[in-house]
Amino acid sequence: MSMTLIIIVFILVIYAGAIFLLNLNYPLLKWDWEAIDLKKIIFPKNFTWGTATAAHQVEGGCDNNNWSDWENSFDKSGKPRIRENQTSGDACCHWDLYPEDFDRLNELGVNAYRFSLEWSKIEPEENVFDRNVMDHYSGVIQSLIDRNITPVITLHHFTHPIWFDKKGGFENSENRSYFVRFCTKMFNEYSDKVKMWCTINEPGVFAVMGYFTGIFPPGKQDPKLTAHVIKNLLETHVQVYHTLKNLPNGQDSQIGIVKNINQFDPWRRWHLLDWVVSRINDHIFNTIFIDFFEKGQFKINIPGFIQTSHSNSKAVDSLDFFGLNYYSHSYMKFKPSLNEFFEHQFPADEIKTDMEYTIYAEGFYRAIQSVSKINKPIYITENGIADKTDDRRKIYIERYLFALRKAMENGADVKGYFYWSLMDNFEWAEGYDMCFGLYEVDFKTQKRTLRKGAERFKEIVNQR
Ligand code: GCO
Repeated sequence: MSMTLIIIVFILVIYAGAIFLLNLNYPLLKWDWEAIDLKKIIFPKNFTWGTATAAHQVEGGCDNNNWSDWENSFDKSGKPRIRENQTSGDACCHWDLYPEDFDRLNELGVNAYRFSLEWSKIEPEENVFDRNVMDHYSGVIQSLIDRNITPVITLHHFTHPIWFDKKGGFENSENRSYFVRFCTKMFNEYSDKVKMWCTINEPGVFAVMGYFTGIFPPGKQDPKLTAHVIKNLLETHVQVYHTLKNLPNGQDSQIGIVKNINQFDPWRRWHLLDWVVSRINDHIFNTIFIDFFEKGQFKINIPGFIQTSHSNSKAVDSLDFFGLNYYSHSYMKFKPSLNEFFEHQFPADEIKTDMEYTIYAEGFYRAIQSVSKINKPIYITENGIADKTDDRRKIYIERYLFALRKAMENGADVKGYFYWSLMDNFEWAEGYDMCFGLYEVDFKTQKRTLRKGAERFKEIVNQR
């Protein structure tokens, strides 16, 4: 054998070994759905069932936050930021229609509701708090309690006041104190009636979409800044958690963060570069968060690109629950281009949703297992499908709830599930085109209609 041949064989063996180990460590879970009986999905009696919304997406009249400016702006090429130049506008008029919307929660049979407080309405100018708005939210909370629905508050769901944004928002670590002050005030105001609190919704999505892809405000494209914002949001969570826990009612409240898990799987499982891009994405989007709460370590390690490490021992002790949002996974295919190193692919054997992802309930199971490492009770704070034609909602609900139940049977400590969303609403950069609602909304008349596909959800919830 010539020397060249020996080297080639050696490289091939190393390559094959690496691919073998990657496949072994990161298997792609697939179930044979034909062989699974989805008729019997039964949850424990004390399981929490809810639906979720966020202020900017449903209330209407959110015209003083980072999104309202963004919705009226254009990118460098003159393209509107939101699909077809839509704006959130009146949204679902949930600000006024909340009592009838809460009757719908009773109609569904759920016993919890996750919603967010709109900081820009409560504190429209720095340190000026609007009493009428705070009273409005007291009314919202009371109205839920009157219907035997447990209120669950999110303190930051993608939006914040313009004055805070002008100071640099979460780009500046010094700005944390403004958010902590807001959270403290809200907790003092509502914690006698609200016992479950989510600090920050999807810090990863907020940072990646706002500072890496530039699809969300402030529309920057800066990897280092993205990493900095992620770290700052995590540190903010820890500070808010410990501050609130030390306030009256703190000890008997459940406080957690909400994180979206989205797995990144290689498109070609034999292709090293597909593996590289999928592992890097997984690292940035998932692992650094899990490690932060599991080990108190914030560590980004992409050699030659970003390397940062920081520890905070208070992080491991900063969750009463982990709020998991799960929708799907992404297949990554390496792309030999200088601007973008990868592209998304969609396999023929997975059903597409209206969003740029497929139905993949096995991923829900995987996500629950991966966050179980943190060893905290889990709430599924969001899960749902954009399905305008309502021909995939039933299958989505059945498969995902089957996966959830299976994870619980195998030991995962999941306490509750919130469907995203109660009704169709403003889906950020996608505008009103994505219909996630159990209820369809006619945005001209504000009429809500229960979707057929939602019946299965109702059935499973009421099987208690
Ligand atoms: C998010 C948010 C929700 C979305 C939902 C559907 O994930 O972006 O938490 O506001 O509307 O997830 O995409």
